[in-house]
Amino acid sequence: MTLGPLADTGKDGRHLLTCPLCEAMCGLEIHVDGGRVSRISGNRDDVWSRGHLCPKGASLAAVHEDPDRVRVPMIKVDGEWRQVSWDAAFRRCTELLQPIIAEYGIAAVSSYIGNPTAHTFSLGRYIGMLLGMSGIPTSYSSGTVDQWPKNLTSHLMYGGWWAIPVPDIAHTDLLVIMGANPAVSQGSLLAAPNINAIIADIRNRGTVIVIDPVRTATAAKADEWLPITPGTDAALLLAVIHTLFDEDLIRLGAAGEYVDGIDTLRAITADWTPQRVAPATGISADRIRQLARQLANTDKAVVYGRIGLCTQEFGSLASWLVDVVNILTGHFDRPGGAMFPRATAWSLTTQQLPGLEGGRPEFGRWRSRVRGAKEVLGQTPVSCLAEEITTPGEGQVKALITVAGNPVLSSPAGHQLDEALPTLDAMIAVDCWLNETTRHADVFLPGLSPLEQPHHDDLLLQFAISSVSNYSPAVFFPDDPDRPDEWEILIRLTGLCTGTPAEAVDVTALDDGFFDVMCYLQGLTGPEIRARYDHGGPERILDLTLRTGPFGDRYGENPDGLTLDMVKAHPNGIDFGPMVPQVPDILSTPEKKVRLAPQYLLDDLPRLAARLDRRADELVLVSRRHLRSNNSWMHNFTPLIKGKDRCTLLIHPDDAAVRNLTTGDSAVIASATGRVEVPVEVTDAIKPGVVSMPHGWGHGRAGTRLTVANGSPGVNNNILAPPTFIDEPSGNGAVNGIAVTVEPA
Ligand SMILES: Nc1nc2c(c(=O)[nH]1)N[C@H]1C(S)=C(S)[C@@H](COP(=O)(O)OP(=O)(O)OC[C@H]3O[C@@H](n4cnc5c(=O)[nH]c(N)nc54)[C@H](O)[C@@H]3O)O[C@H]1N2
Ligand SMILES: Nc1nc2c(c(=O)[nH]1)N[C@H]1C(S)=C(S)[C@@H](COP(=O)(O)OP(=O)(O)OC[C@H]3O[C@@H](n4cnc5c(=O)[nH]c(N)nc54)[C@H](O)[C@@H]3O)O[C@H]1N2
Ligand code: SF4
Ligand SMILES: [Mo]
Repeated sequence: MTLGPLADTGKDGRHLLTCPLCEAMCGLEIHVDGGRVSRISGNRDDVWSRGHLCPKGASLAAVHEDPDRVRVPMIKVDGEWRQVSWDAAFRRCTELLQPIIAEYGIAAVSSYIGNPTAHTFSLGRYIGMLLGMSGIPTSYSSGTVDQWPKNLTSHLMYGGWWAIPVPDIAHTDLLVIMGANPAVSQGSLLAAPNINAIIADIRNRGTVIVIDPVRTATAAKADEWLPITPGTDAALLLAVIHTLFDEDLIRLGAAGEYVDGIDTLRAITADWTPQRVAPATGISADRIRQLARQLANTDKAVVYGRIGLCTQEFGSLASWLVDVVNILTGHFDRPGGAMFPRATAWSLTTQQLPGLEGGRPEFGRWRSRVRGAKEVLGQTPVSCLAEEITTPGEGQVKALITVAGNPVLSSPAGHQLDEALPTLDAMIAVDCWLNETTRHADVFLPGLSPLEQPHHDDLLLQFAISSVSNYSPAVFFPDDPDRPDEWEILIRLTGLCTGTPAEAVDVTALDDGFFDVMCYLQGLTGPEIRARYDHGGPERILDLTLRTGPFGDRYGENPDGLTLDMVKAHPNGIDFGPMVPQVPDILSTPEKKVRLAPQYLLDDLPRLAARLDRRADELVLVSRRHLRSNNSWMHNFTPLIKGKDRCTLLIHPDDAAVRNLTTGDSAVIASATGRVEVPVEVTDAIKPGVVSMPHGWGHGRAGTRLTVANGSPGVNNNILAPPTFIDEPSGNGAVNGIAVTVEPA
C-alpha cells in the first residue's frame, strides 16, 4: 500500500498521532479534510501498535470538537463565569493567591494532580516543576487511589519507587492476572500494543489464569477464572510461597545472587498454609498448591497484579508478594517473566525522592494535620483533602490548584470534598472541562485538546514491553495562536507560589532553570547544553531525555545514538526491541540487592492475619471499568456514551434472589459513608457475596458543563468508600472490598 505524504500541522491530509489516552499508546491516522477530522483509523505501519485502536482513540475528534470543551480562560465573578484574556486570568490568580500566601504562608496552598498529567505531552514533563519548585508542602494526587502500593514496594525492594517490573507478556507461556482487566483497560503499569491479541497468543502456546471476584472480559477469554474474595490476594500469595518452600520448588535462577531475605520469607510463610487461607480466599487448598506448582514448573511464567490488588485493604502486601512469587519461581529479570523496561527517554517523575534515596524505609516523616495520616513517599491519602480544607486552625488548606483531575468523583467519599471545595478562599483549575470538581474553581485555565499538541509519551514508556520512541506533531494549531501551552501555565503558577505575580513570571528563566536541573541529574552543564537549542519547553526536555537515555547520542559522545531529530525522521516510530535483563544495574539499594522481605511490610502481616479471622461481610463492593469510559471524563462524547446504561450493580443470582431483586430493578446500596440507588444486573459472572459498580459516574450536577454526560449521569460509587478505609502501609484508598448492604429501592 502506498500512502501519501504526511500533512503538516493545520493542513488537510493524513496526520499521524500517538493516542495519548492510555498505556496502549496506539499510533493513529487522523485524516483531515476541509479543516476537520474526517476519519480516524489505526496506523498499520506504526512499529509498536500495527494498526490497533479502540473506540476511545477513534473518538478523539469528538473530544477535540466537543462544544463543552473550555477554550478560553475564565474567572468567576459573583458566581458567574466570565471569559477573559489570558493576562486577566493570570492576574486574577495573583489577586487570589498572593494575599493567602502573605497571611498564612504557602502551607495554606495545596494541589491535586489527576491522572491525565501522566498522559499529556507538556503536563507530564512539567508537573514535576509545580510539585518540586512551588514550595507547596502538601500535594494530593490520584496516585493514592491507584498505584501507591506498587511505588512503595518497588521503593522498598529495589530502591526505586518507579522501578516496577512488568510482565513480559510477549514471551511468557503462563500468565496469571490478579485484579486487572486488560481486555478493557488495555493494560496498566504494563504498556503493550493490542494486549488482547497478545493474551490470545499466550493462550495459543500456553495458559492464562485470571484471579478476580468478577468473570471479566479478560477472564472470559482466559483458560481459567478463579473467583477470589476481595482483599485476600496477599493471603493467597503467602500460601503459594508456603507451598514453594514446602515442596522444594524455589528456583531463583541467575537473579539469585542479587536476592536478600529468603530465610526470613521461609520463616514468615511457615504458618500460611493453603488450608489456612482457603476459606477466606474462596480458593481451595488444592488449587493453591497446584498454582504454586504450575508457576514453578513452567519455564516462562509470570504473575501480574494491578488496580484490584493496589486499591484494596492489603494493597501493599499483595503488590509485594506478586513480585516475591515471580522472584522465587525464577521468573524475574528474564524473558517471559517480570522484567524492568528500558525506556528510550527517561522521566523526571521516576527519579529518586529527596531524602528517600536507596529505598530508605522512612515514612511518617510528617503526618496529616487532622487525621494524623502518615506521609508515605511524600503524600498522604487523597481522602484527607476534604478535612484539611474544612478543619480550621494552623495549616488549614485555604487555596487549591487542581491539574487534570476530578477528585469529587474519583476519590473516596468525594461527596465530602464536593462540600468542602466551595469553602476554599481560592481555587484554580487547569483542566479542559467544567466537571464535578472544576465547577468549584474561581479561575479556569484551559489546556489544549489532544489534537492541538504534539505527543511523545514520558511516564508510560517506563512500563513498555519494548523500547519504543514515537513523536507526533500537533494535528491542528490552537484556535487562538496566543494560547499558552499547559507547561507555560504550570510555570506561571509555580512562579506565583514563589512570590512573582503569575502574569509577570519570566517563563523562559524558570524553564531554563528547570532544564538545568534535569541536565545536572545527567552530569551535564545546563547552560552549555541549552546553548544548542533555540527554544525551550517540553520538546527540549524530550530531546534531553532521549539523548541521555539508554540509546541516546549523549550530545555527540555516541554519534549514531538517538536524538529527537532522528525520531522525527521516523514518523512510524523506532523500536529498539524487547526488554532485556537489567539486574543488578537497575537496583538502587545501596547493597545492590533485591530486598525480598522488607521489615516495613512484614510489620503489616498481623493485620492480614486478623482479616482471616474476621467475620465475612454480608456483601462487598468492587469497582470496574468499561472500554468506552476513561475514569470520570469520557462520558461527554456521544460516540462513547450511546448504548445501554453501563452504570449498573452486578450481583450474583443467589444474592439477588434473597433480596428479591431482578435485572432492571433499582436497588439501594449503603455503606458506612453513604447510600446510592442504582439499577441491578443479575449475572453469574460474579462471585457470590460480591457486587460490582463502575467508577467515574455521578454527573448531572449544577454548574458543570457536560451536556452529554449530564444526560446519562449514573451514580458515584465513591460515595460508598469510607475515607479511612485504606491500605495502611501506603495510605492508598481501598475502593475495592467495601462492606455494603443491598436492598430493593
Ligand atoms: N471507586 C473507584 N475509584 C477510583 C478508581 C477505581 O477503580 N474505583 N480508580 C482510581 C484511579 S486508578 C484513578 S487514575 C483515578 C482518576 O482520578 P482523576 O485523575 O481525579 O480523574 P479523571 O476522571 O481521570 O479526571 C481527569 C480530568 O482531567 C481532565 N482532562 C482530560 N484531559 C486533560 C488535559 O489534557 N489537560 C487537562 N488539564 N485536563 C484534562 C478532564 O476534565 C477530567 O475530568 O480514579 C481513582 N478512583
Ligand atoms: N477503558 C478504560 N481503560 C482504562 C481506564 C478506564 O477508566 N477505562 N482507566 C485507566 C486507569 S487510570 C487505570 S489505573 C487502569 C487500570 O487497569 P486495570 O488494573 O486493568 O483495572 P480494572 O479494569 O479496573 O480491573 C481491576 C479488576 O480488579 C478486580 N478486583 C477488585 N477487587 C479485587 C481484589 O480484592 N482482588 C482481586 N484479585 N481482584 C479484585 C475487579 O473486579 C476488576 O476486574 O486502566 C486504565 N485504562
Ligand atoms: S487503546 Fe484506545 S485509548 Fe488506548 S491508546 Fe489505543 S486508541 Fe487510545
Ligand atoms: Mo489509574
